[in-house]
Amino acid sequence: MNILLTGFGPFPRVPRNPSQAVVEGFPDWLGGAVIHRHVLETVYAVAEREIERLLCELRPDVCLCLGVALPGVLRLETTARNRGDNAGPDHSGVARTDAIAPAGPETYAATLPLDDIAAALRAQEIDFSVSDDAGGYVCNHVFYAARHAIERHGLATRCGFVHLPEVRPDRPEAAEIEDFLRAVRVIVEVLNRAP
Ligand code: PCA
Repeated sequence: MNILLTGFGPFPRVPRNPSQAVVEGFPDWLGGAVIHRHVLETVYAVAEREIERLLCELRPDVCLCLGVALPGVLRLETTARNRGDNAGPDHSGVARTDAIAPAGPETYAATLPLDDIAAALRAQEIDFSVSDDAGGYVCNHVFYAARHAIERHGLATRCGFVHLPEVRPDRPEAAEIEDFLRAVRVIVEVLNRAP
């Protein structure tokens, strides 16, 4: 099993992105899976190109993308939407509101076993929610671009997106990252078992 695990670097509101720390702290192997870890620039055009290149070169069984959202709990994203949302400039100063792929479908669904992932997180008493809106910024953009690339290139890769919450200010950052790493390990273990 080959798993592509991505996170994002900083962007204007978030100088230290916990999804980057999780990707950098994740092992290269877990169970029987090889984990290909990549931190994407939070730049629409760069991240979109990079995710397509990684998918085509690695042809992974699974692509699990991580990003950070608002304070709260971890979010399993069900849906990528074909649009930006005027969510402010990316890390290069570019804002986008246009369709991500003008001829593409309005939405793509995640193709990960979200029910199994939810059950495993619950069993480990890890808080999470299921979300059908990945936002209108670079995370949704990359989620959509990944699903679109998988369809266009006829890849068998299963693909989904998980938003981590912002690091809580009342806890040491290292403890928060440890918790996020544990949650992502639980998710990857489910992906590893999935047929
Ligand atoms: N979060 C942003 C983009 C990069 C990240 O980690 C988002 O939710 O779109």
